[in-house]
Amino acid sequence: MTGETTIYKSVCRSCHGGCGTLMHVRDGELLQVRGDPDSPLNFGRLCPIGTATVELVYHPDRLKYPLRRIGPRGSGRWQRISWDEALDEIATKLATIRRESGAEAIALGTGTGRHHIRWVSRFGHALGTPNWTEPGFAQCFHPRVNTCLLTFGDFPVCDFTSEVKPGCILYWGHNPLNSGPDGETRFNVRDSLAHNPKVIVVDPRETELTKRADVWLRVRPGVDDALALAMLNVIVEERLYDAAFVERWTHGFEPLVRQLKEYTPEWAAPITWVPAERIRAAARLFASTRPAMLEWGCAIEHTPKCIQTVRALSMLPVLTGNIDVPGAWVFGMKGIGRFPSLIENLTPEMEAKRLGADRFKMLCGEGADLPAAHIPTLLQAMREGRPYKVRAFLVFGNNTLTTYANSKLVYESLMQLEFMVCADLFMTPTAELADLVLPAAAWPELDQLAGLPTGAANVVLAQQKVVQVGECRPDEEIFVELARRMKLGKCEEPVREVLDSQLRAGGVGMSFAELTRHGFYKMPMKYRKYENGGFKTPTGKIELYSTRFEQMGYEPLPYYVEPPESPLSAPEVAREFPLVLTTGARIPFFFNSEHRQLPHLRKARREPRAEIHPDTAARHGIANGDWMWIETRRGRIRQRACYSAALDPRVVNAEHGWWFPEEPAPEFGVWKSNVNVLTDNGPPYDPQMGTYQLRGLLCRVAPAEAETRGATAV
Ligand SMILES: Nc1nc2c(c(=O)[nH]1)N[C@H]1C(S)=C(S)[C@@H](COP(=O)(O)OP(=O)(O)OC[C@H]3O[C@@H](n4cnc5c(=O)[nH]c(N)nc54)[C@H](O)[C@@H]3O)O[C@H]1N2
Ligand SMILES: Nc1nc2c(c(=O)[nH]1)N[C@H]1C(S)=C(S)[C@@H](COP(=O)(O)OP(=O)(O)OC[C@H]3O[C@@H](n4cnc5c(=O)[nH]c(N)nc54)[C@H](O)[C@@H]3O)O[C@H]1N2
Ligand code: SF4
Ligand SMILES: [Mo]
Repeated sequence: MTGETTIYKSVCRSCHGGCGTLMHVRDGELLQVRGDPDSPLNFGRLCPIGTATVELVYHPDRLKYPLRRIGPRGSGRWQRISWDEALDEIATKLATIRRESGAEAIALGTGTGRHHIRWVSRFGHALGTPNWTEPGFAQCFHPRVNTCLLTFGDFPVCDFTSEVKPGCILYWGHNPLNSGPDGETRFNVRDSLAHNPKVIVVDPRETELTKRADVWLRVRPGVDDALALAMLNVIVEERLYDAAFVERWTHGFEPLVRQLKEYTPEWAAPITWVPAERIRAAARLFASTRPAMLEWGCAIEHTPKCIQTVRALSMLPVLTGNIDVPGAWVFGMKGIGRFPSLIENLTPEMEAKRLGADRFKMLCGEGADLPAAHIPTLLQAMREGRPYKVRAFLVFGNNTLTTYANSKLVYESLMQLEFMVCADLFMTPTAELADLVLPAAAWPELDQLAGLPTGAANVVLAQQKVVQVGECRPDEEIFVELARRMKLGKCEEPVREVLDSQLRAGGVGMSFAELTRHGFYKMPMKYRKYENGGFKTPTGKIELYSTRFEQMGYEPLPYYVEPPESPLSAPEVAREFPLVLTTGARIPFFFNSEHRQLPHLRKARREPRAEIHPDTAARHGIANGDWMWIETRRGRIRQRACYSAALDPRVVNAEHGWWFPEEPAPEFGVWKSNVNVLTDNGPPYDPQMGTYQLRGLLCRVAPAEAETRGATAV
């Protein structure tokens, strides 16, 4: 006991962001976590979730040692076991399944943007299975990444660190003041607004950003493709594009112009519910203000035509020449080398067995940066043994029952497994279905690198282990330990060796240990990198007409499709379910299904809320704050009605990720308010990516009594 407090630099990883932190530690205990004033991402600030870190780390419900289930699956009866017992049991079981049914019978799962996300696929590849997955892969960020890699040759991000500030910011299906993907923390975004840019927002709901907007396009959920095509049409027809850039650096402008002819603002208005003149105003403002940037979010990817939606949106900064110039869209500096994913360990035959690979090449095959399995096909394989039986599922950081679409079907699928393992910080309704539960380390308890592709296009961050809680272990180390026990001959080197090799392969010039002393490294930024050798595409230009899409058998130009369950495409369903439902808009207190246990955060949002127009609610006898049923063809849940007069009266917005850790195990109330009871994971899927629909579904509402129970599992 020294009684002295030591302050370590680290990086918060409770969301996709990477806020610099100062970790105050005394006698092995984390006393407080403060924002690092030196960090170029947060300049000393932390959001409510980051502020609650000590509460997270020492929460009494943290899993602290491995558990083995002793009753039937889902019975909620557990026994403490040692790590050796747990790891030996997993290694033996996986070896048996691999010998009997092939490695593809073993699937791995994880959650969005986790520190260990790439280690999950690495372990899978070392084991020989192509089937790893993450609920965001087909629906979140990766559609943008894979589309841009194929058509730009790189992934563009917003340049917030330049001296030159954006003149115009277009926020599309994205509310980064609440959310914020990698590196582009809400603080960068807020700071950029202080310079008073023109603001355009595409969002069906009123938010802090729409209140600040010069133009707000209150789009019908699920039809962003129509709106984007109409804005492109205006930019082309009114010759607002950067002719020199388009001429020199793009491929396929003429075919695009022909494709856009029919997509006029007048065509788009009745589809999108946005007046034609407002679409024109937004297009003119975006095209005439330099530099301009597009801040796009996951709302555009939660539909079965997500790739073509991303395609259309990505062309707005291209046609206006806002590419790799200060204050606009830029390409990152790649401070970290490519992660050693070990994908080369898979034979072409095994790659072909990846569930979904026969259809979705941008998720599961040659068009994917890191191929992953298609979730609905994986669940079918668990449930029905088609195209082959998946016998084991190892989940490292995902509450499958809450964040995969169609929760009831997910439950039925997981119940068919022969062997399931969950590594998590807490016991969840999903972990309750496992055979073994492993206690994972939270971010202050492990070493990792984060090279953030967005916003901080040139920042590399290191988080370091500062405390140990119970017997918790970092996911990365669990993989190394399993690989060693299974004698895989791969994925066996210590984690720090891999981190050092990633740094060596990038341009940082420091070891991991050195980097932890600084917390971050900011690389000098270079612009217009394409002038030196062109874009990394087959034509050397940005491909408005995509030769890679064409080669894979997909449409090379963007086009519009009406969502499958909408008032226009399914009028017979709309007679019974007349309202348009969107789900999942982020709130600042929780990260997806997490953090409902933490008193300070839960106090800010005790119960789930669904926004509804007062007239619509009144018509159904629902008062502001009442419990309200929300029902689709799949089931019903209840959330508290929250009046929003700025919402279109035909739209309802429900929160996602809800379960109630304070309610009895094993269900923890997961069937009551979980929005994915309402969603579907069936076809049609995005033809390239296999994406299903989470936004723009048909629903109806009714008053609910406080004591009524929600949907049940089966
Ligand atoms: N605090 C916090 N931060 C988070 C998360 C969290 O749960 N909590 N989740 C993380 C994850 S996984 C992600 S992907 C990001 C997501 O963060 P964002 O990309 O910002 O996505 P959302 O907040 O889900 O939705 C953004 C906006 O889209 C609007 N919207 C809803 N439907 C539609 C539609 O059909 N079209 C359009 N144009 N807009 C629509 C919503 O009203 C919302 O204001 O945030 C990450 N960060
Ligand atoms: N209807 C609807 N559904 C959605 C969305 C929506 O907007 N609407 N959003 C979708 C999107 S964009 C995404 S990305 C997904 C998000 O889905 P996920 O990222 O899978 O999020 P969760 O299901 O909340 O799972 C996270 C789990 O990881 C645990 N955890 C946290 N840190 C660690 C760690 O270091 N190690 C381990 N082993 N576990 C850890 C948490 O306790 C929690 O149980 O949800 C998708 N689902
Ligand atoms: S924005 Fe994300 S990284 Fe920053 S403090 Fe909040 S949870 Fe942590
Ligand atoms: Mo996500």
